[in-house]
Amino acid sequence: NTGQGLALVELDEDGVDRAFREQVLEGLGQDPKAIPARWLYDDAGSELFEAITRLPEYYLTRAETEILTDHCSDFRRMIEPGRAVVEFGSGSSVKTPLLLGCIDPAAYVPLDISGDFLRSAAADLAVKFPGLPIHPVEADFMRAVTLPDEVAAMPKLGFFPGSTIGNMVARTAVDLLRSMRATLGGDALLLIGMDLVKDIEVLEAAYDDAKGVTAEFNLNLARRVNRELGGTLPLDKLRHVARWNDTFARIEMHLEATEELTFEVSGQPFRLARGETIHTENSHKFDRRSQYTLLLAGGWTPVERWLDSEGRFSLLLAEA
Ligand code: AVJ
Repeated sequence: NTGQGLALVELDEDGVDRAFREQVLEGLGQDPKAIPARWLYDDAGSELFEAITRLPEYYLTRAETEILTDHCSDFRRMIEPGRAVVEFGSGSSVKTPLLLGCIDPAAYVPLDISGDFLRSAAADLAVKFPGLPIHPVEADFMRAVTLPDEVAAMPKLGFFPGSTIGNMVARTAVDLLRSMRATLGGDALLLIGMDLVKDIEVLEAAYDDAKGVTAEFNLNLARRVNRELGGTLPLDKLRHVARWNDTFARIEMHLEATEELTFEVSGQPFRLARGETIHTENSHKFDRRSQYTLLLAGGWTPVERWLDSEGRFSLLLAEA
């Protein structure tokens, strides 16, 4: 399924994303309540995330960019020329040119569920790398994707920066790694960013910054539910919470009711007790062994691992 010509987003009779309505209603009906993190990224949410990446507390983006900059010669040595670079969830990445400039690729294939993001990312890249064939593919990368014919015969390098894998519970992460392997083929390499376990205070600050940008990012989900699904969530009675879950080694984001609340979504009534939360995101953190276990379970053998100078973030190279 290349996604080409298919409706990746299905709208219902009210022009609302069908999956959004279904998943919000299902998630609010569960105990504990949860809404999948993917819905944080509407236009406003994507802009707020861009602002997060520039916050002093949010070290992830800077640390990963440092690794990409400092280890260019390693990448050039370990990743031979002529590979097609397939980026999963290309978004509006500034990291891609750093990699492409190092390794002399034969083609670049950005994959994203958002056609708008794809086209602007492809246009930016075309200016920076005039001779490089670019083949954008609009697709849901959680499933195996058929790549364009032009790159079929080339060996692939998968690129999955940003610790996006950390948003998934282990079972989902393993499913994704296995479908990446199916997409990329048996001679592929994978370059993947993963955030590391560290002091709880540092982690919690990264997800609850002093300026309140992350709080806005989280509350934007409630705003989106109200706007798109006829919701009545009172934003002034929901509090952003970022807390470390040590059992699962992850930062969780929640929206916590500061008093007992009743509200509606799509005409259905819901109740939150005082202190009860809606769980909105997981951000798993790893150590070397948990990274290797995850990669191996997903069908990838670790080859090399780089950290930034402060040991906060890691980039791993693995082979199929
Ligand atoms: C884009 C998923 C990597 O988990 O660090 C940032 C999202 N959430 N602040 C992350 C996010 C709150 C981010 N990822």
